[in-house]
Amino acid sequence: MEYQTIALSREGPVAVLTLNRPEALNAMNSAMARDLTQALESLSKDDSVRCLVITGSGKGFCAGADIREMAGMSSTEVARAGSLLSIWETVGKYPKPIVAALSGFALGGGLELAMCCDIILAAQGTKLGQPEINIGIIPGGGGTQRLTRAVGRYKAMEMILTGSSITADEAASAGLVSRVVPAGQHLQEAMKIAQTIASKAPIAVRLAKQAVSSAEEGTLPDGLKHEKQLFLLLFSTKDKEEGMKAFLEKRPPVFTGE
Ligand code: DAK
Repeated sequence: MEYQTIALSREGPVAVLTLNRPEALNAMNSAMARDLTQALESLSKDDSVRCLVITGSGKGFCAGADIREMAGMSSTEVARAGSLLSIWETVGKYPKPIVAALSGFALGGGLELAMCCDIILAAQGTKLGQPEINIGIIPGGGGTQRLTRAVGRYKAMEMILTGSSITADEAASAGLVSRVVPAGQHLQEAMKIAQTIASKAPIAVRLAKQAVSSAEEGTLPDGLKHEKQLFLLLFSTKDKEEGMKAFLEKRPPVFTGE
């Protein structure tokens, strides 16, 4: 399938989605949200895809939702905006692991998109922020919740109330990115992580993502109960048998996703 606003490529079990509106710093408009939604849907059905990477073309990852498009929209129109309304939730609930590879700018809806992913790598020089307050709105793609969970109330308040951005190094020390990598190496490093994840037992990867995600959703006892259930489930998979047998036989495992 041909997409207008994103590029989709494959490297073995890893799919790379590149936000591709460099003339607008990859700002998320309705067309991009639609393209991303369709691509994510088709990749979710493809068992040969084990991990995804999301990155941006040109000068950066994504400078947020498209202000040019939003400027003319009423609240009713935004509330009925289809993919543009739901893309952050779609990424946030995605069953396969997603690595975000940031460079340049990850602002507003762009940072919110990154925060919906599971691992965030930022190239040295990336600016991260929630500047919505500068244009008279607040984050609408989960920023007030996910940023607060990631960096705590006080750092989140400073970023959201002032609209000022932080550097990749500041983001890493605040726990907002997994790792800072040298400028220009974000995609390469993200691919290494994605290929490593893709080499693991697929059901275990999926359940690990579910278990970690549930740490943010309920109480600790609920999360521990959920983890135990998922853990026990894995003891009925062929990949668990293979993984442990391979270890004892001192050879690499061959996982089949069963
Ligand atoms: N939207 C549209 N165009 C954008 C854009 C954006 N967010 N950001 C940049 N551009 C465009 C610029 O207009 C410019 O286009 P031309 O003038 O060349 O036609 C081009 O990209 C290059 O930008 P600059 O010339 O400004 O480049 P600089 O390097 O000087 O500055 C910048 C880069 C990133 C600091 C600056 O462009 C900037 O401040 N951009 C706006 C950042 C921002 O405010 N982002 C937050 C947008 S609000 C929702 C969920 C989420 C959201 C909304 C709803 N629902 C679920 C309903 C999210 C909202 C937002 O993200």
